[in-house]
Amino acid sequence: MEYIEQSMNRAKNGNCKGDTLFFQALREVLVSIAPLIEKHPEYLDQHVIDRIMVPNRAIHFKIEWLDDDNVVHVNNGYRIQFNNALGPYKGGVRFHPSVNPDILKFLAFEQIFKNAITGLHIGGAKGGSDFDPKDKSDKEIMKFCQAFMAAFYNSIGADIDILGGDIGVGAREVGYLFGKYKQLTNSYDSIITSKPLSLGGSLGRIQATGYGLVYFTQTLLEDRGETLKGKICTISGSGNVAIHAIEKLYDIGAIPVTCSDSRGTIHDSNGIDLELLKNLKLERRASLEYYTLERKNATYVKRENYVQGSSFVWDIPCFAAFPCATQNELGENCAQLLIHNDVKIVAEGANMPTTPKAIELFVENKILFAPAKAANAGGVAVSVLEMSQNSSLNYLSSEKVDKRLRDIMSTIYIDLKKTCDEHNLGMDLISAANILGFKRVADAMIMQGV
Ligand code: NDP
Ligand code: 2IT
Repeated sequence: MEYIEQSMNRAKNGNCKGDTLFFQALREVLVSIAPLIEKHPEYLDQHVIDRIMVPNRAIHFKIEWLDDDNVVHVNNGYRIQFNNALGPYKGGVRFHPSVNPDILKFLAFEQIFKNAITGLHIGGAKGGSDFDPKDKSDKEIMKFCQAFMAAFYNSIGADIDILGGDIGVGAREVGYLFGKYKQLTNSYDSIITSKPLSLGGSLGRIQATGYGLVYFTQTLLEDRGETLKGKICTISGSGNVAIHAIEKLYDIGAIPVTCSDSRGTIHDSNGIDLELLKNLKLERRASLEYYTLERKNATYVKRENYVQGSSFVWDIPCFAAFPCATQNELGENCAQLLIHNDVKIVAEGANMPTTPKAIELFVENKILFAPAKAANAGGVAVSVLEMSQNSSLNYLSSEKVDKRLRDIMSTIYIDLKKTCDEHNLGMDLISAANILGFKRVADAMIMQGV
């Protein structure tokens, strides 16, 4: 349809020259919503696409901090407050040396639609810094987090913009960020989620993204007369999302056999040793290469030894593949390997981990595909439960949080299926997620006028 290229050109010639990840995310949404636009020309008449693809506000700030030797460091900090038609801005914060405006714009853009799909009243945002937390002392992490918060605390608020976790930002960083906000404002407002429990965090938030991913995948499979029980699963990543996906896969009787980090990959055909993995990555913050010291039959492959264009995780035959590390980690060659090995379902734990070419191959080969905007939405959904517990002072048991998470994931699946039926999409859950998310946000924008 004509509007797709016109909008892409407007974006390219506008304020996003040179963005590649944001364009990838934008194009997917624009292509997906074609059946909706055909039925509802009012979205074009009201210029909703032009309005939705530009962030409401993009903040770029300087972060100065002192390391343990009192040497000064300067990093870039960002917060993209993309859209707040449905509620206050909500989205995580990423600390990773690769962070730049393009990455955060794509993440914030995806977050708008993901958050809308949950059915909860939150807008979309993302923030972060090019700070590298690796090999920093605890005190350096604290000083950096304090400087990050001090630089932009006056742009957020419990009903304006609420931060959360993402790559490189877990309970430790959230605690320091929260502490600094409290000191600067004298308020205990819920301006960040994924807090440690003793600071008002929610039970079940740490597990929510990984558990929600498995609940969504299992719901989808059961609807088609299948199950993950007894099936070999491959997972990439070994952070918050991957670890809790592995934990829930064990709970339901599946066999997770791989994980990876930025330096290499583990294949343990007897099933990943979860306690060892947690000890290495959560307690010791160490590299996965130490895994094989204790599990002699497992294989470790260093990233530099990967076959070019391939990746060890996706070479392993599996029933279900769960990319849970980072964007564009599963490319065309990986998809070919998975298809060759007869994979039945790919479910995205990370944000946009599958490249457009790889998605095309999965679609062509009729492989079930659970897109991130739906499949990993359990994390942000439980963040909203954390916000509501903070404001009501009524705290939920882990059983109650888990029940709410299961309900939210199954409602998302039901809503996507309805959307598929309405627009004759078959099992194209990517288009369904984009249509459902776009429609909810676009309708709210129109109701609020220009
Ligand atoms: P963590 O920081 O806990 O873990 C990230 C993992 O991915 C680590 O194992 C890390 O390796 C690896 N990794 C990170 N960057 C790269 C890279 N460039 N190449 C290879 N490996 C990499 O983050 P999360 O588990 O929280 O996040 C993982 C993904 O899930 C991200 O896409 C995030 O946006 C998404 N997500 C997270 C949610 C949450 O609630 N935390 C919610 C929804 C989505 P190493 O250990 O070596 O650093
Ligand atoms: O990508 C995501 O949904 C997250 N990183 C979680 C965001 C949040 O605010 O909990």
